[in-house]
Amino acid sequence: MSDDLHRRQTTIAAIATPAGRGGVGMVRISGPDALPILQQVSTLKEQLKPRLATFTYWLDQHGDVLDHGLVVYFPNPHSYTGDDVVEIQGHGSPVLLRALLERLYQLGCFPAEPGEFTRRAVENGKINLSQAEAVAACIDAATLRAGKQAQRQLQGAFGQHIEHLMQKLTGEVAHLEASLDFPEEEIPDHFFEKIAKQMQQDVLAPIHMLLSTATLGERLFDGAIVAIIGAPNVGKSSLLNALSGRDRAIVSDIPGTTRDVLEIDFEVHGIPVRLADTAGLRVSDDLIEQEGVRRAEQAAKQADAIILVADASRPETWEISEDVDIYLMNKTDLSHGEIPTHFLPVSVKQESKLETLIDALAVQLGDSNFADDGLLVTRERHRIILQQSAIHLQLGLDHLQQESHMDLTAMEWRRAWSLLGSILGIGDVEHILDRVFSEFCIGK
Ligand SMILES: Nc1nc2c(ncn2[C@@H]2O[C@H](COP(=O)(O)OP(=O)(O)OP(=O)(O)O)[C@@H](O)[C@H]2O)c(=O)[nH]1
Ligand SMILES: [Mg+2]
Repeated sequence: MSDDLHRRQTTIAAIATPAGRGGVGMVRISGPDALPILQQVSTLKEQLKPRLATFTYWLDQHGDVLDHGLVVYFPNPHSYTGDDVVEIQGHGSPVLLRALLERLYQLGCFPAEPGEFTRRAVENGKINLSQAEAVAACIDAATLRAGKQAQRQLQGAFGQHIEHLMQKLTGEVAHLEASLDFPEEEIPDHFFEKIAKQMQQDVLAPIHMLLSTATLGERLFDGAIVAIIGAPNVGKSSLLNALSGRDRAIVSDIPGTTRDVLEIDFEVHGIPVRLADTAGLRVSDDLIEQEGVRRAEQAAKQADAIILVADASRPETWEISEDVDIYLMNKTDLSHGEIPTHFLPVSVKQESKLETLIDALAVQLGDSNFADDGLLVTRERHRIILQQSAIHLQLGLDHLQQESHMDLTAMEWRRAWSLLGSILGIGDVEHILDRVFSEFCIGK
């Protein structure tokens, strides 16, 4: 028996609620011995009814009561993992939950590894790998928009779309392979052109469409870093305060107020953004200010987007730099003269036009459509697989155009098919599962 198979026949247990104290704490057990082990720790006399909450006490090895609460039994296959599952809900006491867990280990449970419950759900065919990733994404989502996108993937929308592309791909490969067995004169006119056109239209174009959502999708979960830079006294710290809605940074009319990089987290249309206020850029004899400027330049280098702030009343601050993504002209309340067209005019003091900055920032971070998100590519793993599938599909199309290497075309397209399958966890994916689930928390 392989180690993996052996592991899957064991019964695992973990605390499923977060570390620390809480109203309720839950221990989850999954595996063939879940029910007999529960019967050994609890004072239950009667048979548990599937999926119905039942009150009971549970005890340690001395027969002392550890806690009381509800237990629910989910017989296989109608459980989260697809195996027999028992959930024990008591008080959210880390000490008592830990003691219960230790007792379960004594009775034969193994400590669950990170994500092992969800991994079993994949291995038992309850959900596919992209849904399992969505479980982690739901838990980790930092904004409601990210959470809703993760939910959509958890419901299976992304996986179904990939499956649909795989079906289309199989259809075209079958067409092509059928032709390989026929003598050339029996092949209808434009046969290969038609296959190429269908492949382009039904598979390759939708993949490129999906890929165009990856910048936004990945940012929705990984977040983005945005740096505010500019000359001293233009209103950078004022902008950080206005955008965060809090009085975080010191603001003064003395140039050179900010020395350190000051970061705050906020949302731009549901994209988690870490905004960095920096020291005003200028040549200075002051050693501390020099260090501040160095740190400002460093922050700008690491940022996903850079906002340069200028002062409408001081044209010497209207710099241009090739690395800047958004030019902001602040203090438009002080001056009504002409300003260069690439600057967005705002007045931080009067909180005027700040929403145009937010919109511009969202576009800069890949969000061109503020309405419904539809399906997004939200993971680097998915993006890389889609990019590689697109390459193999295109290589196949190139061979097809030469009409001499149809077998190579079929080979490239089958390669694209298996790549797409690895998004769902189809095929030889043990190493992928190891990587994906290592990022999970224990108890999920
Ligand atoms: N009139 C006017 N004054 C503003 C506006 N925004 C900021 N200020 C003022 O400009 C001055 C400088 O603002 P800060 O936010 O400290 O400027 P800063 O760019 O962070 O400056 P350093 O940290 O020194 O680089 C303060 O007196 C602000 O009140 C604005 O839109 N209009
Ligand atoms: Mg400042």
